Amino acid sequence: MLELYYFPTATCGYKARLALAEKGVDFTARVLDRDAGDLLTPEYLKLNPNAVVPTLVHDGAVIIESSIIITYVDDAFSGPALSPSDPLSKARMLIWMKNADEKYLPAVGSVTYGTFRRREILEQHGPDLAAYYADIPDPDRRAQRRSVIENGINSPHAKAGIQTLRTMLQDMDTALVGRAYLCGSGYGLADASVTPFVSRLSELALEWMWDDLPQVQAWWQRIQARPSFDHVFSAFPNPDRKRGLREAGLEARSAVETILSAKEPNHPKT
Ligand SMILES: N[C@@H](CCC(=O)N[C@@H](CS)C(=O)NCC(=O)O)C(=O)O
Repeated sequence: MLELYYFPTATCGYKARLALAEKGVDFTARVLDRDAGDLLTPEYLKLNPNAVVPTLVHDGAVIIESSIIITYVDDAFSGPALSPSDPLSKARMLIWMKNADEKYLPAVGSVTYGTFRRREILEQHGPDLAAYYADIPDPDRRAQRRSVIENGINSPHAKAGIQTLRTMLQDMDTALVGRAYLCGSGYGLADASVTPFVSRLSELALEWMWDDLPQVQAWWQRIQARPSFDHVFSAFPNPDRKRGLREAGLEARSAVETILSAKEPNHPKT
């Protein structure tokens, strides 16, 4: 039995679901309600002590960390290979996956929280924000969350996040010259790893960030035309959330333009 725990809007959850869809693997969805505290129950913390999604459980074996999950899915199941076989392309794929985990995910988190999510959190936890912060187990993550909720897009973390995502897009544009997908002619784990971040920028009406990057534009069209994209991203239609993300991104547009035109990179101090 294969079970995937996630909450519907989690970018790392999208990554795992994209890989499973591309592989053609069926699974039982264990959909959590983050706002109801489902990630903090003793049962879930036993599966994933970091209180995050996704978590994959295969015949009782627990696998955490989205990049490890998609690698496992590619290795453990038949279906199209999502990793290139030649060593150099594979090394390049691993760099995309490492950057997705270490750079792009925190960046997209800061941008999402600094625009859209802060509105929801302030509304939901307004008088009790201290308890909300206290529930975030990792101290770095907690400090970052506080900064973006308090300062929005002008938090140093959100500013740095915008610049990191712009660099991601530029690097993608370079990598895509002469190839349809990031590591070659076939779709792979590198594409699944960055798709949720590009999709989030699109949800925030920040698609203009790749107006000058033709390879990214063509790749984004190709990605959206794949059945896996529709399968994963249309699974939980929520018009209010869609509208909220778009409005928050439009409101942040001029601040984002200012951030991108800054000569010096923004480095958060905390
Ligand atoms: N390195 C982990 C990061 C997981 C992660 O940060 N997941 C986010 C969603 S993308 C999460 O569960 N956040 C918990 C929250 O928002 O409270 C992975 O790749 O699986």
